Amino acid sequence: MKTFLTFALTAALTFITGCGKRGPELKLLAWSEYVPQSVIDGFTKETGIRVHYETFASNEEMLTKLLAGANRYDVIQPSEYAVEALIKAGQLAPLDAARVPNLGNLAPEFRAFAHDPGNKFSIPWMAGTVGIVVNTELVKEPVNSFADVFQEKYKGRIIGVKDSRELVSWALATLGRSCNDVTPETLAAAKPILAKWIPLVKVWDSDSPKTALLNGDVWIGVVWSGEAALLWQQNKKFRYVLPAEGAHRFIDSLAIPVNAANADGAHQFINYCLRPEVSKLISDAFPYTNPNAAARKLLSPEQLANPASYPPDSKLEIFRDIGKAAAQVDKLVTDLKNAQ
Ligand code: SPD
Repeated sequence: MKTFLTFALTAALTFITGCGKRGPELKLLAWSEYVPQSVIDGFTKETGIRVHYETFASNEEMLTKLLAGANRYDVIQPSEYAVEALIKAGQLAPLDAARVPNLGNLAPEFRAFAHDPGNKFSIPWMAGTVGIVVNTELVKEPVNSFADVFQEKYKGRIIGVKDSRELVSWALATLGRSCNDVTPETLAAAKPILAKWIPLVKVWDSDSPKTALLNGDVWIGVVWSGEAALLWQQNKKFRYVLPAEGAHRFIDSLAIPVNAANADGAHQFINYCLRPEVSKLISDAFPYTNPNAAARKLLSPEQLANPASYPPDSKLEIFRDIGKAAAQVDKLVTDLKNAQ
């Protein structure tokens, strides 16, 4: 009985403090291909906290994993609209700004978003856009819009990120509607557009859309800007363009769930990632738009000239939480894909 009680107490303490036999641990739930191993290793070396990095490929997958409750995560990496939904649902712990002094490294324009004014619950990790990438050796015609991409002549040569909210937003842009104007009426209007586009697409991939473009499997697509930036780094034949119908910007962020076991380690990790030299490592591996002004100063002229990482200034919308309509978005896309 005594042995059992000792075991139970040790297990409970381990759970509460986030420390196992092998030392303290941090459970990170983040997008795939987004957190460099060098950042994780550097953090562990300095703090002794081991990082367990579990990945997801969409905000919806992240929310399912988080809310299923099978695992307790210490740091998560939601995009802006998921941050907003999680704040509303009381699922995020307020950040202790005193423990994140490097917050001051963020550029002022990344500290004033409507989804989390004042960064009370979230800190921008990387920002980006979703745009068109074209292999200009294989596609000779000008491509500047969704209408140019989704043409019968490119059937079987197109790639898109596997993300229902994204896909619907492109159809809404084609209709001249805001990416946040998601109602039964706008979804009904988007449906025939998507029904025409979906069968043209060969690959749906949110993890590494660059791969199919690099190996020539597909010639053209709609992808995350960081993926297009990596393609451009490898070969200037890959051109990135923001769709003429309208584009949006995403703000992928770090946040701490309310039930995090190691909130102290989570604050340490967030503050560590905000160091200029650490944030530079993120840009080196995953060249999205770096919101850290101090880190940007360390980037090379070539990094800053990458048209996918730092596209010309344009008015870009940002996704907002659409509440229950999210389920309708998912159903619309799933049904259309299943109907093929
Ligand atoms: N491999 C990292 C991909 C990150 C993409 N985040 C985009 C969010 C769009 N809603």
